[in-house]
Amino acid sequence: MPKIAIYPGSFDPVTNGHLDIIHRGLEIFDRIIVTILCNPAKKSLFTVEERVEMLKESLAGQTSVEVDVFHGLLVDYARQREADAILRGMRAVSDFEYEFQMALMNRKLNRDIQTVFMMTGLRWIFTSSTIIKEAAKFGGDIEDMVPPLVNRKLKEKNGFLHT
Ligand code: COD
Repeated sequence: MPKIAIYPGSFDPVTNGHLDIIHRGLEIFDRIIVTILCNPAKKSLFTVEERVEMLKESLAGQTSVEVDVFHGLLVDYARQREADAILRGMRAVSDFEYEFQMALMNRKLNRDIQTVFMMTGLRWIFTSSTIIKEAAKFGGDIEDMVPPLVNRKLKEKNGFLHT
């Protein structure tokens, strides 16, 4: 049976740190479903459609990766997609508490699904969607931290590039 992992997140927007986790995850899993939480109550810079587009373009040619959107509980989605594991990335101790709580809650809700953590690639240890958005807002150079389309879209959103 192929081993399937769900890699869930906000991906607002996708960064090279996320992509590194996906590429390394493919060394363990046969298929990865990258799925974006659609939560209208959560304020995001990019729409779900924009986030799907950026992920799809960044993962073009990766036949073992699917990009999807989910609503509601992650474990329900994982069950519906017959996933074996939830893949998560970990950067620093500061990520630990939230990830620990979420993994335990997900396990309480569905005992059949395991959470697998991968440590960040050293190069991406301080990369986060939040810090990238903050830097890009004031014209900071974040080109080497995000895929080219994301860099372009951030410039557009922040008025540094006119289409
Ligand atoms: N290096 C390595 N990993 C990274 C990096 C980096 N530079 N940057 C981010 N990551 C990892 C994050 O640690 C995370 O594991 C993943 O990439 C995605 O990150 P984000 O920030 O895009 O996504 P989150 O953490 O906001 O996603 C949260 C969910 C949407 C998964 C969560 O809120 C959820 O599952 N919600 C649905 C409701 C539910 O079921 N909740 C849980 C039980 S109550």
